Amino acid sequence: MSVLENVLDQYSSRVYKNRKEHMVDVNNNENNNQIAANVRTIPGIITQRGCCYAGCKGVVLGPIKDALQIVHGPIGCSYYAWGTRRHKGKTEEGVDNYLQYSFSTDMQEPDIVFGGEKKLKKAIAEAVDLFHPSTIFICSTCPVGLIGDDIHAVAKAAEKEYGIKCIAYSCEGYKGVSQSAGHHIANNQIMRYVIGEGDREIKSKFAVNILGEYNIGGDGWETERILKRIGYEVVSTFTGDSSIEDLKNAHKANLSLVQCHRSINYIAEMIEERYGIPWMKVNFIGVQGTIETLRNIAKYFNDEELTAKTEVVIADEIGLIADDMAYYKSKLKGKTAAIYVGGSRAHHYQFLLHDLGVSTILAGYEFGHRDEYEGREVLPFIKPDADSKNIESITVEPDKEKYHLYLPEEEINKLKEEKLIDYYGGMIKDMANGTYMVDDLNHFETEEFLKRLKPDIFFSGIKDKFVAQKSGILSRQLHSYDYSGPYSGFRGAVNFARDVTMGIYTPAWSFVKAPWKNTPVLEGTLGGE
Ligand code: CFM
Ligand code: HCA
Repeated sequence: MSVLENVLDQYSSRVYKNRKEHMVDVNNNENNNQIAANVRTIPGIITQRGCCYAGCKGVVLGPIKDALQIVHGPIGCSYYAWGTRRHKGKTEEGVDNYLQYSFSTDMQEPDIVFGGEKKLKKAIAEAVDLFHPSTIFICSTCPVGLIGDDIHAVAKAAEKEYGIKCIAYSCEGYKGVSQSAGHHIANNQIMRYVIGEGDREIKSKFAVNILGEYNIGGDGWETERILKRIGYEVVSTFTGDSSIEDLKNAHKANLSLVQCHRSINYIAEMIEERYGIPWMKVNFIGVQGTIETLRNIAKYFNDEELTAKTEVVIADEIGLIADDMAYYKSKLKGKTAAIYVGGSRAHHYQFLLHDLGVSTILAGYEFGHRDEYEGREVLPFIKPDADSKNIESITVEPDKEKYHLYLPEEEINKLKEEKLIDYYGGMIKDMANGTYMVDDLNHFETEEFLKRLKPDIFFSGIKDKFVAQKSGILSRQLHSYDYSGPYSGFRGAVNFARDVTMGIYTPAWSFVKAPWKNTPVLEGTLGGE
């Protein structure tokens, strides 16, 4: 029996059938590598997924430092989202920074019975009185949707009363099947009420937005450092270390770079449609990934000086890290890894591991959609010329999303040849035969796969890391980077290599033996005196 069959075989027939569709034996299946994703978890199974509120408030909105974000719901929801994601933000002169705070209406039973709007209004009044914010966000959690508080009306009234910006997000946790729905809700409101309002003067011809970069452990700072060295102006970052003012000016950039496609493709596409600013998929994780990305961006701008500067910076940065990377590679070459995180990272980190000679034998997403696994062609949106006759509307598999392309066919083919068209491939194309892709991996399956595949390291989140550790396998958190980072770009690659090497050469977990394996814990006598 194959490894997949071995794991699946322990399920009842209904669960077997369901979970089988979420597992792919790479390039060795009858399904053409298709995978079921972005669908409901089977009730009762211990998934590692989060909720819609986590995706909206925790992921997309959380890093915006000068928006005072009030969570309308019971205190537990707020507590969970307080500081755990490690999105860093610097305090700047003249910009509020609320990142360390947790604001909540702390709903209680009477609020559920009699309605929570009054309490929300009071919370806003108190926040305005104490902090004088220029922007307030309201995020609702499950019970608010169930009792029907109108947070949007409360937001409108607050805007009028206090002369501030107040945006409400109906991101009740139960909406959708994972965090993914929350990304969408956050993106929509930011697009509707924030982007386009700024009139900041842009100095450079090479002005970019970085989308899907949340500055976990300082990743965004490293990316920005490299881009600035080359001569780019970073207009806005969504949303790591960002301010509302930055986001208001996103429409002033020449190009949007998309790091985490999963959480932000909506904004990239909306900015493109509304303001004609194209977007490009990038990856600043991994040394080779970063180099390729920098060259692709330079290619887009097609400027001689910029291209030359790109090469100078790449050569210099590589020179600075080459010795370290070679040393760590000598320590890590031949090791194996399993990666299970929310979305794009399970793919991106395979590039960095590959730089270090580590192969990925199992990978999966909590909430990636099929395109993150299987890939899709993304065609650049090009504004129609004066007599835009060449308007085509095409449908691209596998997610059947529509892209409008204003180009004749020969132009499309040219772009394809230049590889400008294949911006976005899913992770399957980077996985070797004999490896596994598993969607919405649960506790039970994690244990079973680890037992059978025995990777040297399991990259996970806070919930599943204990499964690995109890199995005697090293785990590093790839959401929060434990207490480390940045891991992006050139310097980040060295930090990552160092952390992984330290872990692998300190095999503490393999010394742990569960007490019940040595001595029986249940003692008793049967019957007797
Ligand atoms: Fe994008 Fe992210 Fe990720 Fe994500 Fe997340 Fe995250 Fe993640 Mo945790 S935005 S999809 S919703 S790269 S919070 S910074 S680490 S699950 S892989
Ligand atoms: C979330 C946030 C999370 C959780 C991390 C984890 C993060 O989805 O709610 O499970 O360890 O990165 O902070 O993904």
